[in-house]
Amino acid sequence: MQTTILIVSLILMAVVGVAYARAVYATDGPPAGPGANKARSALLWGMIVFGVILSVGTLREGVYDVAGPAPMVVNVSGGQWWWEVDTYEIPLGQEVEFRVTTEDVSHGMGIYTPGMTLVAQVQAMPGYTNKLVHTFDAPGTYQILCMEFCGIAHHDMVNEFNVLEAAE
Ligand SMILES: [Cu+2]
Repeated sequence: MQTTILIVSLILMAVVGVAYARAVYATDGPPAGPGANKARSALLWGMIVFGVILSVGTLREGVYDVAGPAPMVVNVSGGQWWWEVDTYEIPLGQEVEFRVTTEDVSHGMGIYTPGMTLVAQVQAMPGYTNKLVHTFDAPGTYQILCMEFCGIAHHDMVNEFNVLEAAE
């Protein structure tokens, strides 16, 4: 969709450019008739109305239809020394938006695969809700670990959730 909009825009810009150049560099042509201003005025208003209709009719869809369906929202809250997650089952292939905050000091939310590979991370900050969008492409039990040293039991900040294949 974006590529189509770009190509159409470039073509229309070229048409306007050519018309402009022809008008500016024209050296001859018939003298303007008595109705010339009326015709120009009609053309101008016609273009304005056409432009408004085209913008309202297509621009909204062109801009906002790119992201597809809304992601699943998972709220995560950190604290000394725990992670609270409001969803423990996430469908495989589903785009997930983690909304991450903390109730005390700064923490780092790191998401690890069952094989303990880091796949995504975001800072958890007091007073802010940070968003992390991720799509899981393998099922299993994922762990949330704290990635910022936050006190004596920092290493105990562990929670987990399951990424499940769609039910058959
Ligand atoms: Cu922490």
